[in-house]
Amino acid sequence: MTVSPMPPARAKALEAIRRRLRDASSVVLTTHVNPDGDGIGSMVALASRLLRHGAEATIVTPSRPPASLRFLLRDLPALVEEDPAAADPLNAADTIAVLDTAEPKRLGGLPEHAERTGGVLIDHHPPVGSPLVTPAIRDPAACATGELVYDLLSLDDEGLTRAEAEALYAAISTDTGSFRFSNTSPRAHAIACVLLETGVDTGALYRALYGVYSRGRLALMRLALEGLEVDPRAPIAWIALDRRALSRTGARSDDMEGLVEFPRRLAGMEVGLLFRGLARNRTKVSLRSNGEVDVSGVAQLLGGGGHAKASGVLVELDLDEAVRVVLDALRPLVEAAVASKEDR
Ligand SMILES: [Mn+2]
Repeated sequence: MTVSPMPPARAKALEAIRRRLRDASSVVLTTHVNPDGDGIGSMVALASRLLRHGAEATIVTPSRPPASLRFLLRDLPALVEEDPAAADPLNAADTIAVLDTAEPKRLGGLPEHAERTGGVLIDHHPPVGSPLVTPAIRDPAACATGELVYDLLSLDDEGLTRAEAEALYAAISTDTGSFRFSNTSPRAHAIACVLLETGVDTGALYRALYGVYSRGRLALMRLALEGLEVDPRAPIAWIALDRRALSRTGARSDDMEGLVEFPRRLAGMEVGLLFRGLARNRTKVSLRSNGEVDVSGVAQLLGGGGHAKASGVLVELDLDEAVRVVLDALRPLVEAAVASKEDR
């Protein structure tokens, strides 16, 4: 299997990153708060390659990786920023590698270190402003940061280890929704094919990534489904969970991941929402569109951000108030989208 060549601009940017990393002797790799499979898989593959090349490589994340993804870290040095032991690698680092985000505010205290040491940035979100460090690549044509790390490692002209292949497969699989979302490009499949050829066990990886739920998570899902509501005026469904939801069910905050898919999946809905009461006057909102409505505008209006189909915002409102404000902002957009769909 051969993977189609990467676009020339990407090859050029990754070559600059490769040169910068070749000169590094002590690298701290990081990703955004609430690390996901793409961030973790990308860090693991790159850290493994750096270690093989004789550099020091330590993973330091602004918050703890979810339990379901920790197996990917294997025996790599991996710490959380608040861990006192993280001070040593951070102070010793001559390079910070930032993966899967370009937003300084999602990196905890890491931007401070990156400004001191310089480093590299590899991300697939649409670029906003100037990058935190250069050389940088912010290439939204890539399905995942894992695709960019695959391309970077392929410049070395040496094979991937099975652990590297597994990490990259996990990265691409999680960010493409197991090869189901619309970012699942032919290239995503071609890279996956190459990764499988190195011996990745997809069945075992699938079960580790998606196949095991704790009792707390199932209890949270039940609570969420019991509370699913549909707007009587527009095809919008939502789940609102108050700040006691986790303690009542024994779930962890990363068990919230994916709950927004339930309202989005309800037949006939254009938009699905998840509201999480975090504290009095603090509610986190996830917005998902099935394609007709661009939800990023409403998220931005309220101070958040994201993509047309997936956005988020933290609002300084109580849970009930947040539901009302977001629905009021969304309804006209959804009604307009429904009307234009009927005209087609
Ligand atoms: Mn990603």
